[in-house]
Amino acid sequence: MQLFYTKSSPFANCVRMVISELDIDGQIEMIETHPFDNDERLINANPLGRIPCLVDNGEAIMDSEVICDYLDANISGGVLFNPIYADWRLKTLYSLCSGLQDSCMARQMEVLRDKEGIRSEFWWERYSQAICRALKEIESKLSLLPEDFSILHINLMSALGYLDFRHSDINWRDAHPELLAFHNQFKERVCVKSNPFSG
Ligand SMILES: N[C@@H](CCC(=O)N[C@@H](CS)C(=O)NCC(=O)O)C(=O)O
Repeated sequence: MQLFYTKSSPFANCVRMVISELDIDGQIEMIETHPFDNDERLINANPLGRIPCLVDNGEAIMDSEVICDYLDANISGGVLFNPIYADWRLKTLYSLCSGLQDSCMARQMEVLRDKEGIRSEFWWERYSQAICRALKEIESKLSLLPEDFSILHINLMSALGYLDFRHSDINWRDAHPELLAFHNQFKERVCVKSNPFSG
């Protein structure tokens, strides 16, 4: 199997944490490539030109949720996903964590646009508000998390790590003590430490 990734992608880092948690690092050839470089191998596998993208026996698998689910189902029989598939509220919480990362990514694109002098105040504010509301909602639902370490734990740790990496001005730690306690509880886990943004 090959994984196309970049270190700066929260979605790729989520997949990499799953790879570490399932202890299958040795089975994956890691191909680091920035999507903006339009590596032909990536474009051939994923017409959207996005990472992460997994290729197994010539077959492309994406996006990050499908890759994580695929690996988990094939390697562990679903130990990471089964608890959230059993409960719609947990699935929704998973989507909220993914959406939080989408909003963080979009906010980062505004930072890049700023360098071209075309940052939109409207979108900057909209993404910032969405991030703040999502953090509040996720914190209020932390008690729903399954006791066993799951894909939801990984996705949330990925989102918090990306906030630290790209949006430290949001300062989520000060406003969300329960998220901070969650982060402290899992930050030393081996798979979390494999995320370049964990800390
Ligand atoms: N929903 C997708 C999002 C993937 C995504 O947006 N990846 C970004 C990097 S973090 C990308 O490749 N962007 C390049 C582009 O959209 O052209 C997933 O979960 O994998």
